[in-house]
This record gives sequence, structure tokens and C-alpha cells, in this order.
Amino acid sequence: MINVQSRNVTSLNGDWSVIIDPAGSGQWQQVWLEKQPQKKTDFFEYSFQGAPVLKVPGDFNSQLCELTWYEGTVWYKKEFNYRAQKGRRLFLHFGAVNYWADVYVNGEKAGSHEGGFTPFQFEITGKVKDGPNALVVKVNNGRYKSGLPGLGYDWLNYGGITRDVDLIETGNTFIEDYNIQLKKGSLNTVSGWVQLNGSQLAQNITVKIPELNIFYKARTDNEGVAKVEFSAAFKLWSPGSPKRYKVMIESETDTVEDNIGFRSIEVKGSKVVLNGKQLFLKAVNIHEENPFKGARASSAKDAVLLLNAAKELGCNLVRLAHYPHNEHMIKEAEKMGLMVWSEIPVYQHIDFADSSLPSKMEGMLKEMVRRDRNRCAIIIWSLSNETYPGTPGRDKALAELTKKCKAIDSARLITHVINTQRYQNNTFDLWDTLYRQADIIAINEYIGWYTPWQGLPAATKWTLVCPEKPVFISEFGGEALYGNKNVPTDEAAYWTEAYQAKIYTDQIEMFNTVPDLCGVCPWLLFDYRSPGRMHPVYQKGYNRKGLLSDKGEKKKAWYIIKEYYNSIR
Ligand code: GCB
Repeated sequence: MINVQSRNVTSLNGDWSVIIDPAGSGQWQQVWLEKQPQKKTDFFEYSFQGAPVLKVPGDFNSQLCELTWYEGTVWYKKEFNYRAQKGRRLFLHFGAVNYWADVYVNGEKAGSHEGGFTPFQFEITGKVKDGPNALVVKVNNGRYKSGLPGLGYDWLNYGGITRDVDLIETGNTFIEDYNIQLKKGSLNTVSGWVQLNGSQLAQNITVKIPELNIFYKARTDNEGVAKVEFSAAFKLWSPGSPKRYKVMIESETDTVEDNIGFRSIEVKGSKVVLNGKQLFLKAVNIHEENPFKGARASSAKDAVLLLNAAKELGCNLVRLAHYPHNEHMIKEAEKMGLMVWSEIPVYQHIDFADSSLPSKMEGMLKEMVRRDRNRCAIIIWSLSNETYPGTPGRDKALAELTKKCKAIDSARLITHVINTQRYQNNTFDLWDTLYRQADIIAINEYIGWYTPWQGLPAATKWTLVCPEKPVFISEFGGEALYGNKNVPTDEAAYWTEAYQAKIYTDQIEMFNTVPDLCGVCPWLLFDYRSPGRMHPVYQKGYNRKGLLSDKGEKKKAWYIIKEYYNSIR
């Protein structure tokens, strides 16, 4: 179900006991049964009693130094008390577990989930007893060739129960899901639906927005679905005025409350248009990491820290790379007036020939959209990043995925990020036809860093095979260690702030040459942890492409982008 925080919840966050299981022996020892020795001469080679304790939500890598680079199994255990009431249902909801989760309640399997960045839940109504109950979760963050992401990626693979865990109690029939957003292209008409779950599916429902005097009534059908359509004079949500309304969705058996903003987002010709007005997307890339802790960001406080920095830079959009971030990020961004780009981890080396892939991608897409479809801040769903055109099955798989995304949400923009453009004779040649699937053409390019300039940035030329779409530079930049001056040949030396700054000034000159440019997005806000970045002097386990260091210090490039964004109205 969506909007967990407005339900009858008991948080299971806090201290959980853990068994670290690098050899995977917990599986055959059936840790979840928690067998206890009966006689003094009995023994088992595991125990949650006397085991280390980790915080949930939180990754395990940053909590125990022996787990820094760990990719394997950790068993988690939490006890909770419960008193069952007749007619009440109980759900166990996880904000996210990276990457596999096998969940056991009182020794019985409640379910499994694959995918590290989206929520899932299991109904445990018949599995709980009065009094203390034991919850055991096997978490495994090992890499898999057919995983999403696959084997290779440029960030720390934080494993564990990384987001909130909640018990949710509902009545027999409850409001499971709803979609209350403006119809595509409209500035005043909501078109959506409400979905019930339970045995009493046909009910009267009301959608209330008291501030607008809206009391919309409908009746759900035998499937528990009611269409919702009404018009009102909305004060529209925008970065300059992030207005949200209190919305109540009521059925005969349940009530859910939300704060919802209303806006329209479209591509018209080669322009991105918000609420009928063209706008330039002043963006920045962000990983879900609290730089000061070197840990997965998991709280509202972490979100505010990251988003405040984006605001200070002058952004109106954050690209939440490269997987769906936690719900706090989206909600805080919406409150602060930051538009959001949300993406699934279809990243680089994906094995599109694997037959399990289409359903896996679709599953993650659905989980991402379901959680956030009422968040007006989200304007773009990004369905892939830097996949290779020659990979067997790629084009078909991504075209199918795009179709599915449109079918479940037709009101937002869709994109696929490409980086396979040719750059020769100071000319970009965009030949990867994947961008035909996209509403905006998103390009990652690292000219000045991975690829040298071939002429004056201001004289760059472009050949687009598929013109007449807005073009967004979704990544550019280079690495610099904060404070590294390397005088006097600053600009000529890799890893210096001056070298990184020069990349930025050159890129800004080049931006004037991009046809139908609708926005840019530096890679990235803060330096972040990545095990592939091991230069012993300059990186030490960090990708240093941040405009800010991992301590929040501003590099020279920060000021260049800030000034650029300030100059665009
Ligand atoms: C990219 C990737 C991003 C990397 C970045 C880099 O193109 O999309 O995930 O971290 O380059 O720093 O190389």
C-alpha cells in the first residue's frame, strides 16, 4: 500500500541483532528457526543472543568497519509485541532492503523480494501471535549478472535494511492505492482513481480538498476501483511556489490523508513546459549518501542536508541517480520546490538477453511509480542509464519498458540516458536511436575529462538523427580533490580544483552550441564513496567529481555553476 506514514503504523526501526554470514552457512543451519540447545552438550554455530547490533534504517557497511566493502549475507532479527484484534489485518512494510530479502515471521516464511531501492510488503495477519513475535530477515547484497544493477557500478554497494520498517494495521478493507494528479495537459482537471483492498470492495468514497471546497463522491466497482475526475482553480505547484493541498481520501472503512501538489509537465516541440510555461532545467546529480557520515542517506534530515545544497546551488531539479531514492528525498524536495528526476537502476552492463530481465525491470518500474505517482515534484521517469546499443535484446526490451511506463503513468516525461554519441572533429553525432523512446534526449558526456576537447568548446557542432526534441546534458564534469592547488600550472593538472573549474567553464561555453538545450546537470553534488576509485592520494575510495567535497567544502567549480544558474532566469 502507498503512503504508509498516514496509516496506523508501528515503527520497527531501531536496534536489530545481526549474524554476519560470509560463507552462507546460515541457510542450511536454518537461522530463521532460531533453534536453541536443549542439553548442555547441544550446540548450534549461530545465535542472535550475544550478536552485534545494527541500526535500522541503515546500511551495514558503514556501521561495522569489518563490513566496509562487504557484499554478502547478513541475518537481521527484531522482536515485536502484538495483540491481535478481530477483523484487523497486519502488514509488514519495508521501505527498501538491498538487494535480496527473505523475510520470516516466527520461523515461517512471509516472502522474498529482489531489488534494493523500492518498497515491498507482506501480509502477516495469520502469522503473528499475541505477545512477543520474532522477525528474521536474510539480507544479501551480493552482485548478480542478471541483477538490477548488474555486476558493475560506480557507487558503494550499501547493503542492509536501508530504509524504514513498519507494521501497518488495517481494517478488513482498506484504501490501498490512489492517483490524484492533474490530467496530462490540463491545469485544472484531476483525473485519477482510488483502489480498495479487502472483502468489501464496493463502497462509497469521497475525495476531499477542504481548501478548495472539493468533496468529490464516487462508488468503487466490484474490483474496488473508482474513477476520480473533478476540476478546481488550483494554485499550481512550481519551484517558485511549491503549493500543496491537504487531501483526504475516505471510504466507508478507511481514511488516508496526503499533501498533494498539482502541476502540469509537458514537452511542446523542443521545449519543456511546466504549467504552460517554458523552463530551463537547472539540475544536479545526487547519490543517496550522507557525505558527512559516509553512509546511505535514510532520514528526512539526510534528505534536507542534500537538498539544501542543491537549492543553494540554484537548482530547480535534482536527478536522483541511479535508483529510486527514499521517500523522504521526494517529499522534502516537493516541500522545498525542487523538481525530481527519478530512475530505475538499469545501469550500464545489463544483460538484456537474460530472460528474467523484462519482468524484473517492469517490477521495479511499477514499485517506483506506485510509491510516488502522487508526488507532483517528480516530472521525469528515467528508465535506463548508459546501456550499450549493440547489446542483444536491448532496444526491444527498453522499447517495451517505455510502453509499460506510459501505460501506468502517461502524465510525466520519460527518458533514457545515452552516452554512446560519437565525438569527432569537435562534432557530436547522436546515432543511438534509443532516444526515440524518450520525451527528452538525455546525454552524458565527459569532454574535458575522459575525452579531450577537439576544438574550441564554443565551436562544437551537433548532428542529431532525431531532432525536434529537447536536449538535456544529464552528466558532465571531472574530478578534483578539494584544496588541491598544484601551483603554478593549475589548469593543466588533473585532480586540481582549477582543472575541474576549467572543465566547467568550457562546458558552459559548449552549452550554447547544443540544439534545443532544455537543461544541464553536473555530475555531481558531493564527492561520494565508490570502491572503484582507489587512487591513494586523490581518491581514497571516493569519486571526486563533487562540486562539494565529502565534508561539504565548496570547490571552484561550485561557484561557476552557481553563477551560471543565477544568470538564467
Ligand atoms: C557516468 C555514470 C556515473 C559515473 C560517472 C563517472 O557516466 O553514469 O554513474 O559515476 O560517469 O564518474 O564516471
